Amino acid sequence: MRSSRRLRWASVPVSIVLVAVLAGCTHEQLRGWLPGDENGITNHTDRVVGLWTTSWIVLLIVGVITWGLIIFAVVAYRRRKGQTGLPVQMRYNMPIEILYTVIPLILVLGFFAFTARDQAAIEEPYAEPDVQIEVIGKRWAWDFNYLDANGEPDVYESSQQVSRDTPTGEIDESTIPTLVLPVNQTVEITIESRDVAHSFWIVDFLYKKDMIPGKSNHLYFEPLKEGTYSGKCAELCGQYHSLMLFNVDVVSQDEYQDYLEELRDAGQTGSVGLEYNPNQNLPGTEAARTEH
Ligand SMILES: [Cu+2]
Repeated sequence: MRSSRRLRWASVPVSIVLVAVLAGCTHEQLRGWLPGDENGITNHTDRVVGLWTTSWIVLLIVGVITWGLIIFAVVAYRRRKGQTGLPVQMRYNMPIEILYTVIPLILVLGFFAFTARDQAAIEEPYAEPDVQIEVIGKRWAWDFNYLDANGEPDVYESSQQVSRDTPTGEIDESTIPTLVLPVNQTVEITIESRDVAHSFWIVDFLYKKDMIPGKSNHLYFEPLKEGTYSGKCAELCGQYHSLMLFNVDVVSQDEYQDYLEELRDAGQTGSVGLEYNPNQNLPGTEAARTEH
């Protein structure tokens, strides 16, 4: 009698899981609600989605087991009619103590190992990237230096803080600067800051990296899908941080060359370096910059 009742209660978490699984998953759910609605936007995005969703599946399994055990214990060992005082108090149960230690250890080591594996792959530099771009963050906009222009002179695009309409406060989309990248080409972006710590984040690329004054960081990836993606500063950097926006246009090789040509024709040759860096007083540096 009692065991059949226990069985009935144990069926609650089991049926919750079954309902969730049998309901099927939408594309959005399969991506774990990460931004971007396509697979393979860069050569790294599927890896990031995989790590994220697999981690959640493992955590949910742990959650369901834990919630199930809690519900089971609450129901099976509830106070019955006529019972008084405390139930038998148990402690130092070695098997359970070992279980509590070993399972979290396996989980933590597992999460660490898979994260380290994916991070190593994402951070692997290209020996000879097809495209080298330097992005400099500044309060509250971006400079893009296109450094490797096939033997042609470097070109740049500089920008100012995005403007807002008054009085609505709506962002004037036409003032958002654009970083142009060629599709299916390996890209190395060198990330610098001219003043305070910013963070370079292309939302749908599922990766961001801090821009730290006096330190060069790098991003390595290959954009795989043409399109326009939004980017923003992801590190609170001052009053107009929320206006520190940019777009990324991933275009064909030809369009990319045309764009560089356009910048060249506009006289935007050379690069906007760190010489305007207000932080020129770092020890041992003339301009605030170190390679790592
Ligand atoms: Cu910023």
